[in-house]
Amino acid sequence: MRSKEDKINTGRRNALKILGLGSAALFTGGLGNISSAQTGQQQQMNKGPAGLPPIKIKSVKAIGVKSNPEGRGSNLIVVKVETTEPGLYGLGCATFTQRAEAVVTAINSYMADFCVGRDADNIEDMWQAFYVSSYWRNGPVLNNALSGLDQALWDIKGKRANMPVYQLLGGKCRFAVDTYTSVSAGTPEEIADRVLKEMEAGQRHVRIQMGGYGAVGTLGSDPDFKAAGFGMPNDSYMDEQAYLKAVPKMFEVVRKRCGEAVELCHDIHERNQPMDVINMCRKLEQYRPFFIEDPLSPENTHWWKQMRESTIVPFAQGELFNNINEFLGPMSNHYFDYIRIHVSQIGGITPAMKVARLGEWFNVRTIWHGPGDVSPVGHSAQAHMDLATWNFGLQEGGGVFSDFLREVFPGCATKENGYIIVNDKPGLGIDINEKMAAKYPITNNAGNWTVRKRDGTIIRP
Ligand code: GCO
Ligand code: MG
Repeated sequence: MRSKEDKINTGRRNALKILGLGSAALFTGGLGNISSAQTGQQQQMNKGPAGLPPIKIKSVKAIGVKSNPEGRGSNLIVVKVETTEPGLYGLGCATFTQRAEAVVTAINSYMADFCVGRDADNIEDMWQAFYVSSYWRNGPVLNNALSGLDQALWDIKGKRANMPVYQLLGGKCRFAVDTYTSVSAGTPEEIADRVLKEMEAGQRHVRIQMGGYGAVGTLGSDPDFKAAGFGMPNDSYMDEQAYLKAVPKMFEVVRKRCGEAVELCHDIHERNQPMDVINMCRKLEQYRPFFIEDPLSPENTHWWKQMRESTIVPFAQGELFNNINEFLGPMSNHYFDYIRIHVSQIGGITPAMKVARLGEWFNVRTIWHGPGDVSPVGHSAQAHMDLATWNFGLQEGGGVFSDFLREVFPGCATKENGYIIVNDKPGLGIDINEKMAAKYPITNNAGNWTVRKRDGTIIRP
């Protein structure tokens, strides 16, 4: 005779079975249309955007090329993402010239494995997935690799949608992208001559530098540390006080010679003591600088409040930023006026557009970092963002490329009257000649970033 306990348990088991069946029915809308409901979701999952066939990532690789055929210049890194749709691929910039080979390893040894077989349409998901795939994150090497992937996926999505990427980002806020160029020379008079030439060429904004950053190589020679045999022979010397006196003089001469029609900018390049910078900026106020760049190193972010409250010059900051925690505070307190991130150093278009949108709420405008160590693919990506960003400020560089680079990267942006013009081809509108690139491989020449004070103390460049 089965015990009462027994009967209850059997009853419970039967009930659970029925429940199970019931809920399955619930999810699948009863036995009748189990298959169609599953199929619906499955079908949804198995369809690409707008009914396009779904595509997966077939391969990811790094392509390295020197920025000039003589083997000098920057180590440019581009990521090529190929898809399961024959002939459909995307390109993205992953250029970190000082550690290019490390980025290549991250791409070819880790990213390729990670990405193959994944859905190429889900850019945000792919970005978040790779971003945390190394557990430790936010570093220059992995962020650059991620940028290459990200920009390539936007390029692919534009090609699938048959639209330029700026259209996917919301369309044009302006007809073209205004720029600034940089001039440097040994004396203020020579610098003024070069500014006048830039104005004749249609530039409205010109950044003026006395020789190298911090006037290295122009002011100050035979430092004591060299006489003492300290450091390496090709270490650079920066005479801080000579630099701090020379910059106001440079602005005085250039403003007098070139007048008020040109906007003048200057890059401090994070090399001076914050209080010295405050005093120098106060002397520059009378020359109405358009922006003073990187007055503080990322290690001195805590000086921003005092810096902002001490002078009225507009500030542009950020090419060394890799991590949201470096710019969220200063931007939301609008301690600086322009955000100057090196887009591949934070991981590409996806995060950069978030930074741009964040800036809108605090009236911080964009001036993406655009020197020679951004590839033409990266320059195109930035120009597309610049077109689609309301709080755009200016763009550094872009549009002017050597014949060599135009041959390696067909579809480079162009420049007219100081404005960058991108073509209206789908995606980022730029391609790469892999055969030609292979003839000019990258090197591990990271450039000389050792700058010392008179006594040999290292200065953060
Ligand atoms: C700029 C920058 C560059 C950097 C270079 C580092 O404002 O353009 O300061 O010149 O020094 O990109 O590799
Ligand atoms: Mg700079």
